[in-house]
Amino acid sequence: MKNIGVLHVITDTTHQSRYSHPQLTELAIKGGADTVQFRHKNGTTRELVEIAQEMQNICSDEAVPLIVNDRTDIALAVEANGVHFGQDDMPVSIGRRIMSLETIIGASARSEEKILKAITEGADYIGFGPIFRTSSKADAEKPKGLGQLERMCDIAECPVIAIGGITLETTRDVIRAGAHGIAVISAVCSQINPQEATQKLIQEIHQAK
Ligand code: TZP
Ligand code: MG
Repeated sequence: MKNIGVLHVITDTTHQSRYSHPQLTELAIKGGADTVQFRHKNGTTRELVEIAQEMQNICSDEAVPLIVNDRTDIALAVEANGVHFGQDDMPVSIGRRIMSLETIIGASARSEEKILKAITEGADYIGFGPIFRTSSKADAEKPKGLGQLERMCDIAECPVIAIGGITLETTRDVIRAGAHGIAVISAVCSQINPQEATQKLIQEIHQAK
Protein backbone atom coordinates (compact mmCIF):
# COMPACT_ATOMS: atom_id res chain seq x y z
CA MET A 1 0.00 0.00 0.00
CA LYS A 2 1.29 3.48 -0.83
CA ASN A 3 2.05 6.03 1.82
CA ILE A 4 -0.87 8.46 1.74
CA GLY A 5 -0.59 11.83 3.47
CA VAL A 6 -2.90 12.92 6.25
CA LEU A 7 -3.15 16.61 5.42
CA HIS A 8 -3.86 17.40 1.78
CA VAL A 9 -3.76 21.12 1.17
CA ILE A 10 -5.62 21.96 -2.04
CA THR A 11 -4.25 25.22 -3.33
CA ASP A 12 -6.89 27.66 -4.50
CA THR A 13 -6.72 31.04 -6.17
CA THR A 14 -10.40 31.61 -6.84
CA HIS A 15 -11.58 32.25 -3.28
CA GLN A 16 -8.53 34.27 -2.35
CA SER A 17 -6.04 36.27 -4.40
CA ARG A 18 -3.32 37.07 -1.85
CA TYR A 19 -1.28 33.99 -2.69
CA SER A 20 -0.48 32.12 -5.89
CA HIS A 21 -0.54 28.30 -6.13
CA PRO A 22 3.26 28.08 -5.70
CA GLN A 23 3.19 30.47 -2.74
CA LEU A 24 0.47 28.42 -1.07
CA THR A 25 2.49 25.28 -1.78
CA GLU A 26 5.48 26.76 0.01
CA LEU A 27 3.44 27.96 2.99
CA ALA A 28 1.59 24.66 3.34
CA ILE A 29 4.81 22.67 3.25
CA LYS A 30 6.46 24.99 5.77
CA GLY A 31 3.44 24.43 7.99
CA GLY A 32 3.84 20.66 7.74
CA ALA A 33 1.37 19.59 5.03
CA ASP A 34 2.35 16.14 3.78
CA THR A 35 0.44 16.35 0.47
CA VAL A 36 -0.32 19.26 -1.84
CA GLN A 37 -3.06 19.09 -4.44
CA PHE A 38 -3.18 21.36 -7.48
CA ARG A 39 -6.78 22.03 -8.43
CA HIS A 40 -7.52 24.74 -10.98
CA LYS A 41 -10.65 24.70 -13.07
CA ASN A 42 -9.83 27.33 -15.68
CA GLY A 43 -6.80 28.69 -17.50
CA THR A 44 -4.99 27.39 -20.54
CA THR A 45 -3.10 24.12 -20.55
CA ARG A 46 0.11 26.11 -20.98
CA GLU A 47 -0.65 28.13 -17.86
CA LEU A 48 -1.54 25.02 -15.89
CA VAL A 49 1.69 23.26 -16.88
CA GLU A 50 3.72 26.27 -15.83
CA ILE A 51 2.03 26.57 -12.45
CA ALA A 52 2.14 22.84 -11.81
CA GLN A 53 5.83 22.71 -12.73
CA GLU A 54 6.61 25.41 -10.20
CA MET A 55 4.63 23.55 -7.58
CA GLN A 56 6.34 20.27 -8.42
CA ASN A 57 9.77 21.89 -8.08
CA ILE A 58 8.88 23.07 -4.58
CA CYS A 59 7.28 19.76 -3.60
CA SER A 60 10.11 17.58 -4.86
CA ASP A 61 12.71 19.71 -3.06
CA GLU A 62 10.82 19.03 0.16
CA ALA A 63 9.87 15.42 -0.69
CA VAL A 64 6.17 16.22 -0.42
CA PRO A 65 3.91 14.52 -2.97
CA LEU A 66 2.08 16.71 -5.45
CA ILE A 67 -1.29 15.45 -6.61
CA VAL A 68 -2.95 17.01 -9.65
CA ASN A 69 -6.73 17.19 -9.68
CA ASP A 70 -8.38 15.71 -12.76
CA ARG A 71 -5.67 16.45 -15.34
CA THR A 72 -3.58 13.38 -16.09
CA ASP A 73 -1.80 15.29 -18.88
CA ILE A 74 -0.60 17.96 -16.46
CA ALA A 75 0.40 15.33 -13.90
CA LEU A 76 2.43 13.46 -16.52
CA ALA A 77 3.97 16.65 -17.90
CA VAL A 78 5.42 17.69 -14.56
CA GLU A 79 5.98 14.18 -13.18
CA ALA A 80 3.65 14.76 -10.27
CA ASN A 81 3.30 11.98 -7.72
CA GLY A 82 -0.40 11.56 -8.11
CA VAL A 83 -3.75 12.43 -9.61
CA HIS A 84 -7.13 12.89 -8.03
CA PHE A 85 -10.24 12.02 -10.01
CA GLY A 86 -13.66 13.44 -9.25
CA GLN A 87 -16.78 11.45 -10.09
CA ASP A 88 -17.02 13.06 -13.55
CA ASP A 89 -13.30 12.85 -14.30
CA MET A 90 -11.25 10.05 -15.83
CA PRO A 91 -12.41 6.60 -14.68
CA VAL A 92 -9.90 5.16 -12.22
CA SER A 93 -9.41 2.03 -14.37
CA ILE A 94 -8.25 4.16 -17.31
CA GLY A 95 -6.16 6.44 -15.12
CA ARG A 96 -4.45 3.37 -13.72
CA ARG A 97 -3.58 2.28 -17.27
CA ILE A 98 -2.24 5.67 -18.31
CA MET A 99 -0.21 6.47 -15.21
CA SER A 100 2.76 4.59 -13.81
CA LEU A 101 2.27 2.00 -11.08
CA GLU A 102 3.88 4.31 -8.52
CA THR A 103 1.40 7.11 -9.24
CA ILE A 104 -0.94 7.79 -6.35
CA ILE A 105 -4.52 7.72 -7.59
CA GLY A 106 -7.19 9.28 -5.43
CA ALA A 107 -10.85 9.03 -6.31
CA SER A 108 -13.86 10.91 -5.03
CA ALA A 109 -16.67 8.49 -4.27
CA ARG A 110 -19.89 9.27 -2.49
CA SER A 111 -21.57 5.92 -2.02
CA GLU A 112 -20.59 2.46 -0.84
CA GLU A 113 -20.92 1.09 -4.35
CA LYS A 114 -18.72 3.79 -5.89
CA ILE A 115 -16.11 3.41 -3.17
CA LEU A 116 -15.80 -0.32 -3.76
CA LYS A 117 -15.67 0.17 -7.53
CA ALA A 118 -12.92 2.80 -7.27
CA ILE A 119 -10.86 0.53 -5.02
CA THR A 120 -11.31 -2.44 -7.35
CA GLU A 121 -10.17 -0.29 -10.27
CA GLY A 122 -7.00 0.68 -8.45
CA ALA A 123 -7.60 3.79 -6.34
CA ASP A 124 -5.02 4.24 -3.60
CA TYR A 125 -7.27 6.42 -1.50
CA ILE A 126 -10.86 7.58 -1.47
CA GLY A 127 -11.91 11.20 -1.15
CA PHE A 128 -15.23 11.36 0.67
CA GLY A 129 -17.39 14.41 1.21
CA PRO A 130 -18.54 17.02 1.57
CA ILE A 131 -18.60 16.20 5.24
CA PHE A 132 -19.87 19.66 6.19
CA ARG A 133 -21.28 22.62 4.32
CA THR A 134 -18.71 24.19 2.04
CA SER A 135 -18.63 27.32 -0.09
CA SER A 136 -15.46 26.30 -1.91
CA LYS A 137 -17.18 24.00 -4.42
CA ALA A 138 -20.08 25.41 -6.41
CA ASP A 139 -21.77 22.09 -7.16
CA ALA A 140 -21.13 20.46 -3.80
CA GLU A 141 -23.72 17.92 -2.71
CA LYS A 142 -25.61 17.95 0.56
CA PRO A 143 -23.24 17.43 3.49
CA LYS A 144 -22.74 13.77 4.37
CA GLY A 145 -21.99 14.31 8.05
CA LEU A 146 -19.80 12.33 10.41
CA GLY A 147 -22.13 9.31 10.60
CA GLN A 148 -21.83 8.55 6.89
CA LEU A 149 -18.11 9.22 7.02
CA GLU A 150 -17.75 6.61 9.74
CA ARG A 151 -19.71 4.05 7.69
CA MET A 152 -17.67 4.69 4.56
CA CYS A 153 -14.40 4.41 6.48
CA ASP A 154 -15.53 1.01 7.74
CA ILE A 155 -16.32 -0.16 4.23
CA ALA A 156 -13.24 1.18 2.44
CA GLU A 157 -10.18 -1.03 2.57
CA CYS A 158 -7.95 1.89 1.77
CA PRO A 159 -7.31 5.29 3.34
CA VAL A 160 -10.27 7.69 3.29
CA ILE A 161 -9.50 11.39 2.99
CA ALA A 162 -12.42 13.46 4.24
CA ILE A 163 -13.20 16.74 2.49
CA GLY A 164 -15.65 19.60 2.62
CA GLY A 165 -16.04 22.33 5.21
CA ILE A 166 -13.46 20.84 7.55
CA THR A 167 -12.03 23.36 9.99
CA LEU A 168 -9.53 23.25 12.83
CA GLU A 169 -12.48 22.85 15.19
CA THR A 170 -13.91 19.80 13.41
CA THR A 171 -10.68 18.03 12.44
CA ARG A 172 -10.55 15.92 15.59
CA ASP A 173 -14.09 14.57 15.08
CA VAL A 174 -13.35 13.75 11.44
CA ILE A 175 -10.24 11.76 12.33
CA ARG A 176 -12.02 10.05 15.19
CA ALA A 177 -14.75 9.00 12.74
CA GLY A 178 -12.09 6.92 11.02
CA ALA A 179 -10.71 9.17 8.30
CA HIS A 180 -7.06 8.59 7.50
CA GLY A 181 -6.70 12.31 6.81
CA ILE A 182 -8.35 15.47 5.55
CA ALA A 183 -8.25 17.62 2.42
CA VAL A 184 -8.90 21.31 2.87
CA ILE A 185 -9.10 24.50 0.87
CA SER A 186 -10.44 27.32 3.03
CA ALA A 187 -9.06 26.05 6.34
CA VAL A 188 -5.63 26.90 4.91
CA CYS A 189 -5.90 29.10 1.83
CA SER A 190 -8.42 31.57 3.24
CA GLN A 191 -6.77 31.97 6.62
CA ILE A 192 -4.80 35.09 7.54
CA ASN A 193 -1.70 32.96 8.03
CA PRO A 194 -1.86 29.80 5.86
CA GLN A 195 1.39 28.40 7.26
CA GLU A 196 0.25 28.69 10.86
CA ALA A 197 -3.18 27.30 9.94
CA THR A 198 -1.50 24.27 8.37
CA GLN A 199 0.66 23.77 11.43
CA LYS A 200 -2.37 23.76 13.72
CA LEU A 201 -4.27 21.34 11.49
CA ILE A 202 -1.44 18.82 11.34
CA GLN A 203 -1.02 18.99 15.12
CA GLU A 204 -4.72 18.39 15.57
CA ILE A 205 -4.65 15.40 13.21
CA HIS A 206 -1.73 13.80 15.02
CA GLN A 207 -3.32 14.41 18.41
CA ALA A 208 -6.59 12.87 17.29
CA LYS A 209 -4.92 9.68 16.00
N1 TZP B 1 -14.78 18.54 -3.08
C1 TZP B 1 -15.74 18.27 -2.19
S1 TZP B 1 -15.92 19.54 -1.08
C2 TZP B 1 -14.68 20.43 -1.80
C3 TZP B 1 -14.17 19.73 -2.88
C4 TZP B 1 -13.09 20.17 -3.77
C5 TZP B 1 -14.27 21.77 -1.33
C6 TZP B 1 -13.39 21.74 -0.12
O1 TZP B 1 -13.06 23.04 0.31
P1 TZP B 1 -13.22 23.51 1.80
O2 TZP B 1 -12.95 25.00 1.76
O3 TZP B 1 -12.16 22.81 2.59
O4 TZP B 1 -14.59 23.20 2.25
MG1 MG C 1 -13.27 17.08 -11.12
